[in-house]
Amino acid sequence: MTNRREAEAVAPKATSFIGQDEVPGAGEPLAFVHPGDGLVYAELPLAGPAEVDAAVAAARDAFPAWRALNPAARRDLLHRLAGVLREHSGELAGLVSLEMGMPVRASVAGVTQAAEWFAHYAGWADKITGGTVPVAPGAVHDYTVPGPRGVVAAIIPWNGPVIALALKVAPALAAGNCVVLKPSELAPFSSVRLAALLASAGLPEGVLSVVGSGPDVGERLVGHPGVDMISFTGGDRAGRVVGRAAADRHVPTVLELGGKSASLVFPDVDPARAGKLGLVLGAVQNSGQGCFLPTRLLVHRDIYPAVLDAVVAAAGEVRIGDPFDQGTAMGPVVSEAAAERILGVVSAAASRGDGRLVAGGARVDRPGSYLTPAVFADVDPASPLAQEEVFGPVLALTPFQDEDHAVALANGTRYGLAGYVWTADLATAHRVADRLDAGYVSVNGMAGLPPGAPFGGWKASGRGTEGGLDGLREYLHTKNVHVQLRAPGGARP
Ligand code: TXE
Repeated sequence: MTNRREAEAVAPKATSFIGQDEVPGAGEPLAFVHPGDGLVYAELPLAGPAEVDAAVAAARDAFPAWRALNPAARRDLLHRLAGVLREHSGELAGLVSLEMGMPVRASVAGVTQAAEWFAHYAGWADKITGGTVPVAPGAVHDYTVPGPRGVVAAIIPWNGPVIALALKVAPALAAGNCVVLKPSELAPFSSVRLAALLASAGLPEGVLSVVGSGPDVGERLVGHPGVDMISFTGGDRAGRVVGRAAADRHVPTVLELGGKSASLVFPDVDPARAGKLGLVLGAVQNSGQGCFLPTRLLVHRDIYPAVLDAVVAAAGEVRIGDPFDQGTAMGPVVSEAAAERILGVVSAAASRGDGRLVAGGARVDRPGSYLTPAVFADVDPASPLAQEEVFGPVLALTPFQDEDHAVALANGTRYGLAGYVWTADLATAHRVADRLDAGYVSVNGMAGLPPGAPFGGWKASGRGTEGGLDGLREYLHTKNVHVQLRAPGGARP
């Protein structure tokens, strides 16, 4: 799948998948616009309350049999689902690029990574074991049984819908849960198509349903009495609303929220490479629309001028273009509204003097929602630009004096999601990684969500983990069984 026309041709004609079928919503049709050219590619109603209720009911009906499925059979099925993602990576990637504008090479990488998550958790499906507790050997047999929580409401954003789906659905299914997935109202089609493909590959009816809609339907799903757990990925504001609703029903949650992550560049690295990488990782990839991207570039004062020059030079060379063009490094942002919002952030930061706008931050003269990556220098660490997530192509550079100063700047926001350390010195790398108040630290590179590595943050970045055994455990609860073999005093019970 490499072009818009093909993607549009396979786009589902509904925003929900429930049971075994694509299900049209009932409300007013919504116009879906491809941000790569500003043209409408579909006009369909979003899911409404009826679809949420039907999806939860289907999940509840499916849960007993899915839970009871032989773990080896679940393992084999999840391996088959991984194969479906690999086999249809082009088609699914094309839908991601169509609905949110990610360059297709990155979309393919995201779908391929999603397949790895299904394969990884397939491996866990038949290895979920409990244990015994030596309460009173010979008199008591006490054992633990890990089991699925039941019906999981999985809510994902638009910025990488297939990988965001996999981060939740793969561990949830491996643990024996059923899932009702609500993708963003901006990007429902790749999820609907994937659910249809997984059903065709043998995923039983009701185990995975998709209700593509907005916050109102999200709130209904979160508050639904048939939901036993919520796994949410999105912004801080929505995360708080979801967390409060879950608390009202004592429903466990995983909340993967925003970030304002920093790269710390020490003076023993190549300034030219650090500058180019800093721009690409923080403001070019996915047009800066990623929660754990290093959108703050903190640079040791000795190499700050050289790194700044390299960032500005790289900003002028970015290949901004059609998401379906294989040579594109940076596509549009997700929508016209997002473009306007981001330009507003750039303008406000410049007029407030949060830093010096030294490159970009403007519209690209072509149809669609294209912006040039904005680079701010000498950013005040206490300014809104340094403190608040933009979720767009905006990089903030700030010099630091020494390691303590760098760590204080990096840890000086309300977020705690990711951190990036760039140094040739082993001791500095590990020492600073340890000092960063963030859940997902990379040294001399960027961890790209390998399925075995736990991902998640704390503070305003949320709570809970996705990936590895930690991520599996989020979808399990533990029962303890205490068997009295002899009555107290030794008599038979
Ligand atoms: O978020 P929103 P967006 C974050 C990123 C940024 C945001 C951007 O940091 O802040 O996501 O995505 C649904 N009840 N992450 O604009 O508005 C909404 O319909 C129930 C962090 O989409 O929060 C959508 O499906 N649902 C992440 C989803 O929540 C509600 C990586 C997100 O919407 C709701 C990627 C409500 N009250 C992006 N309000 C990470 N940390 O891994 C909204 N929704």
